[in-house]
Amino acid sequence: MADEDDIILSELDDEELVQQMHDDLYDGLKEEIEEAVNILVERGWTPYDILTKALVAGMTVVGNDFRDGILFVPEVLLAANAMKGGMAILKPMLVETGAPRMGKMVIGTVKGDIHDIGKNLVAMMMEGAGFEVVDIGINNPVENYLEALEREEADILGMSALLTTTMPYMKVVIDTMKEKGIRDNYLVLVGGAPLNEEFGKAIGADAYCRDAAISVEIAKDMIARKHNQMGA
Ligand code: B12
Repeated sequence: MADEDDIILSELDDEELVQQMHDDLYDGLKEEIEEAVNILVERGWTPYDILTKALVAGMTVVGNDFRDGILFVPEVLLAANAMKGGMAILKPMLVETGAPRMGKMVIGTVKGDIHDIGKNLVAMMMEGAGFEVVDIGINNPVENYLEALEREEADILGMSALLTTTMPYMKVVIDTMKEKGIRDNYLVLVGGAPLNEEFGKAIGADAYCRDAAISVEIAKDMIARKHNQMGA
């Protein structure tokens, strides 16, 4: 035990440090995660690599053990909290790119669902790529989305769902937009671990995005195409 307490993060090489971060995330050690993120930043790692290789990869291990009944909600909450500590350090670096404004996105997790880590990551990466992002949080009924889209004069709607029981709610939102005749005013992007391409198509979204990096690529591409169409 004493040995474990004695680990000095800054003395580990990159590979050992990332491995240690996976362990620390698993154990919900927020301060250690924050320290390690700062060390990797100092060593010249890009914020994106730190996010994906250290934090998201570590969270995958947590996810697998949660699925297999080895970890339970309290432990996963601690892990999520530690992950958020690391993400908070990276956020200004991801956002501070000085990229030109690309468009505005309203993003939120659907009704009945309180998972927000993936959504927050997408929001950060989109901001970093020059999009303006309005995050309406978790557990959103259709009214929240519609109200925010109108108020913010947004170009893109992003919906997140992590549960098989909440993902069908995305269709409720899209169908309501159709009923109101506003569906085509927005690009609708959907994401979350249980979704796939087919599901995205079936509910009438413009795209399903597997991860935050792909979300940025797809959004950029679609906004550019929309502008070109309008110009033609
Ligand atoms: C952390 C976590 C929790 C935390 C959430 C903390 C928080 N603040 O978010 C807590 C402990 C609260 C929790 C609770 C529950 N959870 Co949970 N949770 C997870 C876990 C381990 C990780 C999710 C995560 O953050 N992943 C990391 C992020 C970065 O990945 P991501 O969310 O997939 O996001 C990426 C992409 O999907 C995409 N993306 C995501 N959203 C969006 C949105 C847009 C617009 C775009 C473009 C892209 C995009 O980009 C993201 C970044 O790359 C997953 C396991 C897993 N494998 O997903 C289970 C998991 C999702 N949970 C699960 C369950 C069952 C629950 C509970 C019902 C447990 C319970 N019995 O109470 C509750 C539900 C509470 C509720 N009503 O929502 C199941 C769902 C199973 C299912 N088939 O529906 C999973 C899959 C675990 C499992 N294998 O059993 N959970």
